[in-house]
Amino acid sequence: MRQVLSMSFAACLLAAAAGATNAEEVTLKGITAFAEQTFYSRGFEKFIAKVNADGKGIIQINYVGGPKAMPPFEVGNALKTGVVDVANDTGSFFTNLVPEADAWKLTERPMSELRRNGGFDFMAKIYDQKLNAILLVRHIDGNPFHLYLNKPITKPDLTGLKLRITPVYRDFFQALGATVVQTAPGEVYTALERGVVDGYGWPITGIFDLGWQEKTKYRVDPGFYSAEVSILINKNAWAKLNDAQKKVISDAAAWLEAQAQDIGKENAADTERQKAAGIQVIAFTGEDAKFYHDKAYEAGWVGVLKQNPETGPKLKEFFAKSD
Ligand code: 173
Repeated sequence: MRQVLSMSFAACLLAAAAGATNAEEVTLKGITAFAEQTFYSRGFEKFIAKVNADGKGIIQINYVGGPKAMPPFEVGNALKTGVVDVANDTGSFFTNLVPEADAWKLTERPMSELRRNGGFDFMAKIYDQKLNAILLVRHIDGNPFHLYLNKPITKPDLTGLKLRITPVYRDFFQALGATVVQTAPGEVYTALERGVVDGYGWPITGIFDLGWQEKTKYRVDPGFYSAEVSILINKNAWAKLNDAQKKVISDAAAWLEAQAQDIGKENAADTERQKAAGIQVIAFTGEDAKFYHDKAYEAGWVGVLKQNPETGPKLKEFFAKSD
């Protein structure tokens, strides 16, 4: 009898200990606006792996996936409302909620400088107010966008071309005369295959992830702007974490931001890979290159200032290169 009693006492203790551990370990729901295991999700996946290793017993992220789990343009709202806790996303996918977020593309200074000059904090405050989110880390930077085409052009004039866009490219491509149609990345392949579009905007990296090299004849150089992808956490979810849990998240974010410096190698590797895949380069030089570059920034800022008459001038001060 005595032995039975002490055994059940031990079982109770064990159960209590297990309960206590469960109560302390928080599991956050994580989602990405880009396809799983593709270039723009990879940083997030490394971040999750680090949090789950360093946070054993206190904090974990449950990775629910990418566009198969949720349409990319809905991720911002899901984060804002707490349907998900952590998101990997780019500002141009939630301009309906944060019009300023599209201005990241116009940064001509590295993140280390934007952290020092107040630009990061200024944008973080806007995310706090309009997205109910904390901006943890921009892990894609120094990664230019390009125009990819299936019809050749000889000068920076896009009249008569129908191009796939997101808000990133809208003002610029329209300023050069193009007709534009917005789609999520997941619809680009079919749009090219069916000839619904003559080309698309996308950064220098990642076209192989979705097989677009099969349907792409030309890339236009030079590239323009700087692609941004960041990891964000819902404010309410953050507020519920204790200091140790917050530290796991913050340390993983800082670790990832430090690695974003290496993107030049990835840019070069995909440039080579595009060449090997037979994608021809239409390279503007001299006056045409200058016109194309200047038009990108001019049209981009006109758009951002028009959308954000109050915050836009301040963003330009922080983000644009001073002459
Ligand atoms: O073209 C896009 O879908 C887009 O806007 C984007 C932004 C950041 C990284 C990759 C693509």
